[in-house]
Amino acid sequence: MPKREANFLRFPRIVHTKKATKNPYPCKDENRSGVQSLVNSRIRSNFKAMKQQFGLRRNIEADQGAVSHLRPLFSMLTIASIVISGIATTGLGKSSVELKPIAQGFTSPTALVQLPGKSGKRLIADQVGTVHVLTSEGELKDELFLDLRDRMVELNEGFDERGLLGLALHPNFKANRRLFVYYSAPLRDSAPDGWNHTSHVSEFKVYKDDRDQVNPASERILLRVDQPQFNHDGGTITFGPDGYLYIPLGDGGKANDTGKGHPAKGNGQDITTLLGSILRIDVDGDKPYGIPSDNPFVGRTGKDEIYAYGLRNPWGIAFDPAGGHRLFAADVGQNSFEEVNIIEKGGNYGWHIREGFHCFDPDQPNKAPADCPDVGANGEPLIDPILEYKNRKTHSDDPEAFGISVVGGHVYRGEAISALQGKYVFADWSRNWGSPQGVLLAASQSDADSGKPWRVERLGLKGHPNGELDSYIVSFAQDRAGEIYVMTNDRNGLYGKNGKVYKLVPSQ
Ligand SMILES: [Ca+2]
Ligand SMILES: [Ca+2]
Repeated sequence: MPKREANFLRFPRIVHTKKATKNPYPCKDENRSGVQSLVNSRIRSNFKAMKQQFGLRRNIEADQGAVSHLRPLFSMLTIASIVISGIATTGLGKSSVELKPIAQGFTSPTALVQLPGKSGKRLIADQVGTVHVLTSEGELKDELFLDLRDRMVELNEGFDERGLLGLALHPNFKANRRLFVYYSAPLRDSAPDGWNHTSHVSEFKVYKDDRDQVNPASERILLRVDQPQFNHDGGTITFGPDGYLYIPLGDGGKANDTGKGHPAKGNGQDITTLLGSILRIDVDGDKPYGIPSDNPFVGRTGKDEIYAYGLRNPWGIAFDPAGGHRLFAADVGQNSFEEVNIIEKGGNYGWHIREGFHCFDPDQPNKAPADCPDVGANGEPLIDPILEYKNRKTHSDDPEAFGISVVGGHVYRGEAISALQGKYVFADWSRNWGSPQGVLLAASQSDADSGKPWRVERLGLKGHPNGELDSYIVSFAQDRAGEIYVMTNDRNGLYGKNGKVYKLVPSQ
């Protein structure tokens, strides 16, 4: 992978003029259906935060008050040949698509990466802190690739956004055996009192004589970021075509980007904090890491690591492996709109002045104000997403509301499914907080519509005609062939072993 600046195509910058209130998806009735809450004591300690975050009255699927550091036992699994078959719906042509299970027995799989070479081996990270080797025969090795559980903060067995969230191999992994992880560590001593935990971006090395195992003594912590709350942690680290490591960080958590650990302008808008940004660092530079000299805030006010900002919780960032190698970043919305962005260097993506294409008021998060600034604090334009869709939290019965929390995916560049070629495949975590009902989505933009929002549609499955799975959709991955993987959890918490990894394949 060549070092230095790649030849990125610039996404046309959409600059707000005057009122900045345009909405490509006119609202229908905001008819809320109440969901009776059945709050379980297990996650009571976090319920207030979750309620603030989600603004929900939902069934919470958990059953007692303890939190525990999970120690799931893994057994070697031969993957069942069961296939969920599906037909791509309108706009995706008549090609049919299936989700083929390739691995299971996880709690909440968050990342998958393919090892270099012809072995066909893949690594699968589980949010609870383990990384597993999936052999070319489709079996999970008994021996863990990496076990971070002792280095992580104690996770909730109920809902939790912390954990092992990202895994990326160095572009030259084959020669240097270096890999990088993002995980949630206990709060460090120097952090402000009462904050929640400290995010680590760490380097490890695999053993020279056993590439299927990490040397646990090889950890080098590159970056520590203190987090005021448990949620909005970003974490899906990835190397760009320029050879630099990109690190998405959420706004620090809670809701509205306000409260403890959030300055008045919000972490998203504050370029003197790393939170609410996508960072870009040089893992081959000066220790603990170098700063690419063309990062936007080098030589001026603002953290030098920041590549782009104004983000709430970028969950799922990925470079298009082809085309202009553009960087896609899903940004989880608050209560009303979910969005996907194409990230430009130095761009301000609007949070918490804006949510999707709409103005946002942290004091009235469910009611988009008619007016808001069209620039950030330093006069920089606020960049619109490439798409938004309505969030069922405030648009519960609206057919254009797919779910409640966007999950970033990838631009399909495989050869197996021609109907998906060039489309951005992503998802919503679930239509409901309390029941597993993730929705697969696909977005595209024709040349004629350049500059307009991308069109979003459900990626329908046979037996699941609306693209809805009976699982929460946690994350996506892409292999070197451009094929896409979907990772799920049947629970909304970190318990059980119901997490699965699927590959999108053409229907047989
Ligand atoms: Ca600076
Ligand atoms: Ca935004």
